[in-house]
Amino acid sequence: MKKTCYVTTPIYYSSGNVHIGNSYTTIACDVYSRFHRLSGYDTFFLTGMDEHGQKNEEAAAAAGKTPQQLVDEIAATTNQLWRDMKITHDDFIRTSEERHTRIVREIFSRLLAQDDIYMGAYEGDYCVSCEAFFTKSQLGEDGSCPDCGKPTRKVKEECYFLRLSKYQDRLLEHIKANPDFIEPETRRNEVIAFVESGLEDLAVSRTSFRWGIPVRENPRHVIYVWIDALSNYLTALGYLSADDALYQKYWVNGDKVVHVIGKDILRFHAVYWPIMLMALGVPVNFKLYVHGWVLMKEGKMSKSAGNIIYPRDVMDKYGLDAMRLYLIKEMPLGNDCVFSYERFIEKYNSDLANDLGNLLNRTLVMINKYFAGRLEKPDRRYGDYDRELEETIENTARKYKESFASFRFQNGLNEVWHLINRSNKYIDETTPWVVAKDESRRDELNAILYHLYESLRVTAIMLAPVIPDTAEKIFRDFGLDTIDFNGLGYGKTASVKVTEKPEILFRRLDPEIELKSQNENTKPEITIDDFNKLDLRVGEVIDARKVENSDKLLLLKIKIGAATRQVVSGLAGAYAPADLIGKKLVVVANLKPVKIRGYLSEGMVLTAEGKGLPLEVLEVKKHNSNSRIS
Ligand code: ME8
Repeated sequence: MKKTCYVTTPIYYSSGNVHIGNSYTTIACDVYSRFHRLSGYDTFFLTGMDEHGQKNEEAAAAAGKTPQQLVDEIAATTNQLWRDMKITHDDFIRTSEERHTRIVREIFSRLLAQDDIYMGAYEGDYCVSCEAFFTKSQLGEDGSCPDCGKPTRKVKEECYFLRLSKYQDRLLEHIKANPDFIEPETRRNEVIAFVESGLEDLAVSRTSFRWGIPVRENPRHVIYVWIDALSNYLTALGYLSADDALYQKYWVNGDKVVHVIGKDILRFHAVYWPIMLMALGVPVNFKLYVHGWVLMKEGKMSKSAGNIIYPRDVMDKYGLDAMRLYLIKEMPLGNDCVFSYERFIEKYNSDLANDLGNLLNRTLVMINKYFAGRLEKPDRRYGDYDRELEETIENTARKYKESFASFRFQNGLNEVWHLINRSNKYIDETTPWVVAKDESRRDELNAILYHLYESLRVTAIMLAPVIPDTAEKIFRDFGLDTIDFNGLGYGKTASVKVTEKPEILFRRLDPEIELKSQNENTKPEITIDDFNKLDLRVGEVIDARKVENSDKLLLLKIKIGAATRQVVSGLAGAYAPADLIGKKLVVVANLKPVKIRGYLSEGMVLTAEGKGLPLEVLEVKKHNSNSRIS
C-alpha cells in the first residue's frame, strides 16, 4: 500500500485578495504535493476559501449583493486563478458549503454538550478586518489593531467560550514530546512561550453579525470564524459525515498530515486547533510548517501603500514557471523574502536564461551536431570528470529529496543549481568541441554528451514540482514521457534520441527595458472623485530664471487667466530658462502653496520622466492660458 500525505493551505479570506505574497503559501503547498506524488505518496491536497464574517457581510451590503452572491463570485475567480497557476489541489472547500456548515455545527454541539464550550460574557476590543479580539496590552497606542493597524471596536456580548485552559498541559506535553510538530524551531519556541504564559479561554461565538454558522442550540449566536475555518481541514475529508473514508485514510491512518501556514496565523493553528482536536477526540497527528512573509523592499504589501503585485501580471509577462521558481527559491523556511522586479529579472537571467537555459541549449545543439540527436550509454568512464559528475548527480538527488520532504525548498533548489553549474563547468573542462575534431575519440565524445544529458534529465525531474511546464518541455525535448522519481540517478537511459529543433526556453531579459515598464504603474488606485480634486489649467510661462545656488530649480512666473503665479520647479537640468518662456504648460493650480528655498511656490508644472530620457514639460499648443485640463 502507498503511504499517504495530506497537505493543506490555509483557506484564504474571501474578503482579501490574492497577491504575489499570499500566493506563496499555495504555490509552496503545490510544490510539496507534487513532490510527494512523485515520491510515490498517495497525496490529497486541499485548499479553499474562508467566507464567513462581518467584513463580507458589510462588503456585500455595500455592493447591493447577498453575502452568498459575493463569496460565490470571489470563490469562482480565486479557484480559476489557482488553476491557471497550475495548482494541483484535489478539493476546494468553501466554508459556506453545506457539507462544511453542517459538520461545524455538529462539532460545536458536541463540545457544548461535553462542557468544553460554555456560556459566558465577553468584553473586548475587536478588529473587524482581522476578525480577531485583542487584549489591551496587544493593542497599538491609539487602540489600533496590532496586526493591520486599523481601529478596533469595543464589543460587549454574551458569548460562548472554549476551555483552552483545561488543555494547556496536554498541549505543552504534545509540543514537547513531538519536536517536529512545529517547524521551524523558532516558531515552536514562540508557541511554547505563549502556552507557558497561561491560556485564557477563547470566545467562540458572536452576536454582532449574521453572516456565519448559527449555533444550533442558540441561533442568535454565530460560530466564531476561526472555529469555523479551522474545521475545514476535517470537514473536507468527510469527518462526522455518512462517508468518512477520506478522513480515516488521510487523517486517522495517514502517514503525513501537513498544515502549511504563514507566521501570522500560528497561534490559531498551534494552540486553538490542536486543543479543538483533543476535545473532539481526534488524533493530533498533523505537523505545521510555518513560513515567513513575501515583502516588498519598503515592507509589507498593502492596498493602502499601493504596492501590491498580482500573480497574473507577473505570470502573463514572464511566465508561470519563472514566477513559481522565484518565490520558491527565494523563500527560506523560517524567514522572509523580498519580491522586487530588479531581483526577479536578475534571477530570471541568471537561474533560467544563463544557467539552466544555456546548459540545455548547448547540450541539445551538440548532441544534434555531433551525433544527429542520438547517443548510447557509454560502457566505461573516460576520466575523473565523469566520475565526479556522476557522484554530483547522485548526491544532489539525495540532498534534494531530504530538503523537499522537510519543506526546505530553497536548500533543495540550491543543490539543483549546484548540479547545473557543475554541469556547465564540465563542458568547459571536457571541451567536447576539441574532442569532436579527433575521429578516434567518438566514444569519449558520446560519453561526455551522455553525462550532460543525464544530468539534465535528473535536473528536470527534480524541478518538476516547482516548474512543471519547463520540466515537461525538457522531457519532450529529450524524447521521454513520464516524469518519475525512479529516474533520479545517473545512467538510467539506455539510448538517447533528442529533438532536432530545440527551442530557447528562457531568453535573457534586458533589465533596463523591463524595469522601465514596471515602474509605470506603481501608485495606488484612485477614484474619479480623487482625480476631480485636481484643478489642472493651462498656464503660460512669462518669465523664468535660475534659483540661486541650485542646479535643479527654476523660478517661473506663470500666467493663468488674469492672474500671475510664481512656481518653483525642478526643470533646470532639462531646460534653459529662455526655452520655457512663451510655452503653455499644464499646471496644478490648486496645490497648497509652499516655500521652496525661500520662494513661495503656488502650483506645480506637470512633466514626463523615465529612465534614459530627459525631463519634459507637458505642453499645450492650441489652447490659451486658463483652459481647463481634464
Ligand atoms: O489567514 N507573504 O487567510 P488569509 C506570505 N482565512 N504569506 C502571506 C502574505 C505575504 N505577504 N500575506 C498573507 C487567513 N500570507 C485565514 C486562514 S485557515 C483555517 C484560515 C499568507 O487570506 C497567510 O499567512 O489572510 C496565510 O497563510 C495565507 O496567506 C492566507 O491568508
